[in-house]
Amino acid sequence: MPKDRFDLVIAANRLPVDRVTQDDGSVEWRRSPGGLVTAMESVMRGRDGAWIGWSGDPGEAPEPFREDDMQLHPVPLSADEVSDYYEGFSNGSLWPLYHDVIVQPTFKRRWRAAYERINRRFAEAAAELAAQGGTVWVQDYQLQEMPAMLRELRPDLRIGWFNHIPFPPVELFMQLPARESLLHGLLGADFLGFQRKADAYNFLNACRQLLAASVKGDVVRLADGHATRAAAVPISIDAQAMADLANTPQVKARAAEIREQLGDPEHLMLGVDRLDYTKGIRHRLKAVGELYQEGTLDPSTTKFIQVATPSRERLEAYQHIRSQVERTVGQINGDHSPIGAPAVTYLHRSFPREEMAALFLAADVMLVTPLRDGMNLVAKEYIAAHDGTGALVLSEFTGAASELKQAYLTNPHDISALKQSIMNAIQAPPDVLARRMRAMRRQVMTHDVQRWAEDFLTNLAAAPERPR
Ligand code: ADQ
Repeated sequence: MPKDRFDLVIAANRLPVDRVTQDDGSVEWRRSPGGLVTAMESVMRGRDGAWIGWSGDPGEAPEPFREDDMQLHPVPLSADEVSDYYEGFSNGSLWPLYHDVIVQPTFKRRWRAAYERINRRFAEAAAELAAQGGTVWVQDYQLQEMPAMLRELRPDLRIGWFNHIPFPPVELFMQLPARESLLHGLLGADFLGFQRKADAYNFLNACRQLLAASVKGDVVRLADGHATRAAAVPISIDAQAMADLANTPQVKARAAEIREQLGDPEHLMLGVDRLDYTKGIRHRLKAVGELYQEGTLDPSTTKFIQVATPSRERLEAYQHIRSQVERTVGQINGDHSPIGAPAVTYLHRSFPREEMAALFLAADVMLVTPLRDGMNLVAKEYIAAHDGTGALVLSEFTGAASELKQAYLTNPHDISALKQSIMNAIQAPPDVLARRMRAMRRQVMTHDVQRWAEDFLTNLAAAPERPR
């Protein structure tokens, strides 16, 4: 095999970098924010691997290049393909369907055709780059047909796929027009990783019901004999890096400064989410607004910061959630804020890691209340940033809830229950909070993203058997 082939190839919709044009016109690549990138960064460190993905700009793809010890291989997408494959089928059909139909999914045959075409393009790119007998790790819901396409081109490869988002119950999944091709696409892999056992179960059940495939335990076998194992491998964060960052004098000083800027509140609540309808931001604001309204919380001594990162802004559902959130924040502040000291601080932009760590450290109550979320890394980052202080209010509908049992677990659809959970967290005695936070911290520090990647790759190497 030529030297330009790699033992480990990651395939993800996006490359882990963004193209930035400087004032002088020069172009540079900068590591991009987001759950997946945060998670995969440490996996690639020190390995001679390649990453294939879209650069983020429509049109011709830049030439392959090296960055941070990694070969980056851009896959081109035209403007129409961005709109049909990415915004259309991935984020207009699959995303809402896989998140409990919180928003009605839209199905269009043109979107579906583009999805298949782009999955084939990724499969061809991976087939070119992977070394003989190498490993290809495919990421997420945008690339569900790629594993089978790749196996056809390169039967010598070990192929794994990890789903960062939930896998829906078969009653919902069966709405999908391309449902059988997607299942067959995934069954080209040797190992499929999911965030929760329930997600793996949903997938196995869909194979049983929709393909009449042979499913024994967690293994699906097709007529040609190829077997695929599906199991939970919950993703995590670089926990030590967050703990270390939160422990630096600069971040500690900045955390104190944030509280001071807010008028040294008695309680500071924090929410950090991509501005997405799955994240439950409206429900959270409703609960907080009512607590101010009733006088249960005093808006001059209890403040709330909501960071809502811009996301998928060309899609109508996202424009809608943004205007709802912004209107509600305006209403709460209009009704309750003292002059010059807003009850709710709303930040619609990205921040450097240091500022995120300072926000986590400054907050004594973290509100993570999605209506549905594959995992939610923010919950884990908050835990890693705190050493025995703080409180986490966590939706039962996140993957994180399966691991962080000592959080104030809540049903965000039930506004009364959500308000009660917030108050329980705010009013809990420090020794109770410390006990809960210590237990969760042990879990996060010992189950970090490095361990997740090792677990995934060990499972992939052993599949369809379980690793010893
Ligand atoms: P996301 O839906 O993006 O990820 P999440 O898991 O919370 O959700 O990850 C978001 C990441 O972005 C966190 O690391 C957070 O700190 C960072 N971030 C958020 N807002 C930011 C801001 N304004 N500035 C800078 N950084 C910001 C998807 C799935 C999740 C799953 C992850 C990983 O939807 O369920 O946990 O992938 O698998």
